[in-house]
Amino acid sequence: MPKSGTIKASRRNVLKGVGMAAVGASLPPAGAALAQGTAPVAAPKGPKLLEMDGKAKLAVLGDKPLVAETQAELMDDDVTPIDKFFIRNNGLVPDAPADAKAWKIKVDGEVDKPMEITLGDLMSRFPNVSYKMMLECGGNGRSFFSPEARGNQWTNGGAGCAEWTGVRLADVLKAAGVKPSAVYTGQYGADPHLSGDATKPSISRGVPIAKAMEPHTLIVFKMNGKDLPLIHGGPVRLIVPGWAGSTSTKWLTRIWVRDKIHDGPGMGGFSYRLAKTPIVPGSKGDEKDTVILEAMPVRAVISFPADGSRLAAGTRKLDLRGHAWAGENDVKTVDISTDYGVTWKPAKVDAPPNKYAWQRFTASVDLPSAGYYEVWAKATDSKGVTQPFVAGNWNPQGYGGNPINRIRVLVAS
Ligand SMILES: Nc1nc2c(c(=O)[nH]1)N[C@H]1C(S)=C(S)[C@@H](COP(=O)(O)O)O[C@H]1N2
Ligand SMILES: [Mo]
Repeated sequence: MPKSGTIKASRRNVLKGVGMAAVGASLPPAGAALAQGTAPVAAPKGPKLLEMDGKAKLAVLGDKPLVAETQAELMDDDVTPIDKFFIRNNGLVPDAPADAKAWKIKVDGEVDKPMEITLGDLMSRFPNVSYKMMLECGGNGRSFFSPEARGNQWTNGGAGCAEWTGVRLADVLKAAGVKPSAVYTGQYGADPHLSGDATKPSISRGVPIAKAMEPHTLIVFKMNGKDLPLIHGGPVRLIVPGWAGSTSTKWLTRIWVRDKIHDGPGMGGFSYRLAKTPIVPGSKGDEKDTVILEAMPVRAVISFPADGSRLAAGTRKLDLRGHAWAGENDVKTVDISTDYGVTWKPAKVDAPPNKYAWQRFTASVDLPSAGYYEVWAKATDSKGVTQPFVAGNWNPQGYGGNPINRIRVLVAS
């Protein structure tokens, strides 16, 4: 059933001074609005906007725990500024330590030399490296599922590309001496459970040893050249690029090297799992017939113009741009359609500055008349895997939703 809505006032200012303004009440808000079919169906209300020092007015998806996504038009920078970077907490935010360098990380389990190392020692003992890398929530795109899947209703904004500085997890694990019996990491952070019970982890995920040993998997203490902010896991977190963001443990306190797949909170049930045998959308599913969500799928997001933009009368060409990324793969092509997918035109796609960074795409498309257009963007990765027209492979918690990105524009007459 179509729901109605009005465009958020916040969107209206985005394009001021560039000859465009948001369309107004005639088009409903962005996001899940365009999930199914071609009729713009809106979420009932525009999102609540984040009010937090040092952060932009991101779209709040949840208060407790705090979850906020980056609007598509804020995903336009080559490197996502800290203030525009999405936030996903599962528990409470821990207190900032008085002395960040004294923060301790334990490495134990299937290692020859279990160790406890301070952040200060970690920084000085191992080579420091910086990469521009994506962090993307495993649930990104969830709002595009129909019927609605359980969890935060992300559109495409549970993702950002920051420059992360840290040490390689592989170097630390090698120093501890990984035993042949090692299978998986079990990662813990200092954030108390929502209940306030500090002995109960809010989430504890892990990755196979091979992923942990990749040269881009980092223990990170700087974000865009600044000390890692508390809200993003400061003073120290993991970045496991290309994989579900939940594996990038914030406020890192312990890496427990396991002799089996880790079984902490967030590893069981339907959490971060896809249906192995395709299931009927909306059905209960079978926890036992699932596989762990690992790398994230290919996705393109148009960052300019904003969804719902009004283009000046006489506009017949639209220069658009955006970012595309593809989990562990590069993006090979991005194609643009202005006729609901009947015809496609290739965008220009820039090479990433390093593996795991998002890639800029730009295109100039013709709009032959005044009136309403949808502009669609579809990325294809280096393995030839592209985006579906709708979110498929429905699963109870809504992972892997990556339908073609769609924005609406209105050319004034
Ligand atoms: N300790 C801890 N680490 C965590 C989380 C958390 O709640 N606690 N959330 C995870 C999830 S689900 C995501 S998507 C990313 C979000 O990182 P950000 O808030 O810096 O964007 O952190 C991950 N690491
Ligand atoms: Mo996430």
